[in-house]
Amino acid sequence: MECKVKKADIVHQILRGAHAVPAGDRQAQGMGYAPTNIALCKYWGKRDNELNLPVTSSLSIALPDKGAMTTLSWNERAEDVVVLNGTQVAPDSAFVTRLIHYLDLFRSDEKWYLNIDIKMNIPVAAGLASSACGFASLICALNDLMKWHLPHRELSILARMGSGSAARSLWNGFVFWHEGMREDGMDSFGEPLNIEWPALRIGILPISEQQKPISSRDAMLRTVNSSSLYSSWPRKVSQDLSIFKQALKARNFSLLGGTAESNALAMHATMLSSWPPICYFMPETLKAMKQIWQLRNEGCEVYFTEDAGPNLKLLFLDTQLDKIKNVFPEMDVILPFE
Ligand code: 2P0
Repeated sequence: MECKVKKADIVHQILRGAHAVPAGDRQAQGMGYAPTNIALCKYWGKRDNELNLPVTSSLSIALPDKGAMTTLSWNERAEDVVVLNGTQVAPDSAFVTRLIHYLDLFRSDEKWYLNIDIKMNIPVAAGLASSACGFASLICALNDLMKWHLPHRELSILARMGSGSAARSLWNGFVFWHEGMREDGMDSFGEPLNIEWPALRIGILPISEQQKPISSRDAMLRTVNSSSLYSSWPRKVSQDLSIFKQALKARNFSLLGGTAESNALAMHATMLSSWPPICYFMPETLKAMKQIWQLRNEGCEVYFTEDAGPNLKLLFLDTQLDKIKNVFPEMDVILPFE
């Protein structure tokens, strides 16, 4: 269902409640860091394509030291200049166009231009969600530059309008993104869960650097519109979310890992049953999945999750590290709580 509420209306609504600072009193420079996140229970499908409102809630875990740092400063030459990891990005590229459209939402009443310096330490080959930490760090930097002093909940709503999964990238640790029910999406934001799990590990397993066959945005749309399995997805998510709740409360790793893997496979099943079919697996993805299942058969508890790309993210506890590294020496290990 498409709603009539526009992104610009939401921005107006949120900024009306923000700390109003006269243009002359703003900062000379604004900065914001945001970690990227991996969904354990996936966001797949939108109830509103303009506002990036999801069909279901989702749950993620942040990768604290993999993310984006955005630094903003005023550009007096009336142009936005985007520099990514030290290199200026072509103004007509899809990347810059998307950023500029997003910034335009905040300058309908007043024209200003920015130097946007983004540093990401996410290896492109790992296929981690760069739009999530990119938009979350951009909105944090803008909040700093403008001295809006917006709470994280509002920043999450604003980040979501840049990229859905960015709603979860405002915090470290486990984050729950509420699907919300409102047409304007003011009840669809991320919320950090107060849960520490120091023994938890995430392994990033790079499999292929090949360009995505289809963007997540287009793939979600096609899945919602054509997959014969999509009608079962909201029920699957609701069951999984209640299992995740139990698993987190009891620190039950088998339950957490098994549910994450099953959720990811169910999401990919909705894609495979779309038309034309969407398949992000590569032969090497399947090979690694089978190696993971073999490790589990041998008593080593390791699970995987997979997003809109061929790479796998492994979930395991610190005690299993050596056994898993033996099979996947190229894996990058993240400690989400240390
Ligand atoms: C997720 N993914 O929950 C899911 C699982 C990929 C697979 O969110 O169109 O870049 O910007 O809202 O957030 C990737 O999609 O899509 C994503 P938009 P986004 O992490």
